[in-house]
Amino acid sequence: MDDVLQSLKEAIINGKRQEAGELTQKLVDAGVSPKRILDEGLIAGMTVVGERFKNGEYFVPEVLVAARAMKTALQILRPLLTQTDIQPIGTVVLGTVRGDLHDIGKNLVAMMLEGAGFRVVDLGVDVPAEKFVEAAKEHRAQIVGLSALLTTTMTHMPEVIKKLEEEGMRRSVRVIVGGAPVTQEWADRIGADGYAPDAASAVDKCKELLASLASPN
Ligand code: B1M
Repeated sequence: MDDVLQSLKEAIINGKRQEAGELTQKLVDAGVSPKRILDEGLIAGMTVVGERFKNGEYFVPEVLVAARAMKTALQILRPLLTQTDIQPIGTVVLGTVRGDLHDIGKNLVAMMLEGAGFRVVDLGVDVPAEKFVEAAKEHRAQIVGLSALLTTTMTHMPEVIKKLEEEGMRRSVRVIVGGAPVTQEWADRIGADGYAPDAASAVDKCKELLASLASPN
């Protein structure tokens, strides 16, 4: 199936939506694990797209069609990454911060969290700080998850933490941050409770944060 994974990677790079969907389905039917399809097909392809964008070989339209192809493939993986028949272990309010329209990674985090039994309240993209706080209150979330893909928007993450503090919610709500430019060092600097480099580690970190709320000392 290595050749099919390679073709899927190329379908993402070339923004071939229908082909990406068909190849993903073929891999699923052949029993290839969703994690392998994600890592070696979809994310591998999107990494090349990112490199080409950076080098000036690709422009926004090419990146958009690649993103659309990736979303089509993710729709097929979604049922395999999520389970709906279990009681939620906790609630996560998740979104991409103000000014930022990137949502592929955030959607992946949402799917993996749902798959691990969390209820996810997905606020979408370009979410202002107040909206995170209101949603956390309304849904009694234990965790607020912030995603940012731009160095210019990750700077909005501290606004959310500040607003939670102002509302007296900081002790009852844990904050996890992530996205390509975000690091553990940044998370520490802004006073976030957790950082995860990818969607699978985000699940582990959210479970850890949930446990820390249950036994704060
Ligand atoms: Co944009 N873009 N983009 N883009 N884009 C990047 C991020 C960039 C690195 C490309 C580059 O130059 N190499 C660059 C940012 C540079 C920087 O700030 N340092 C960039 C730029 C500059 C821009 C624009 C400014 C371009 C322009 O208009 N001139 C513009 C900004 C628009 C805006 O947001 N206001 C823009 C626009 C776009 C598109 C709309 C065309 C499209 C987004 C489509 C969409 O998301 N619906 C797009 C895309 C697709 C990319 C790249 C190519 C791919 C991003 C992606 O989806 N990766 C990206 C280059 C790259 O990252 N290689 C790039 C795949 C995804 C699975 O990974 O999102 O990192 P990622 O998510 C991972 C982890 O980061 C982590 O888990 C995920 C899964 O493992 N994670 C979390 C993410 N969120 C998390 C939250 C967590 C925990 C983990 O806890 C809550």
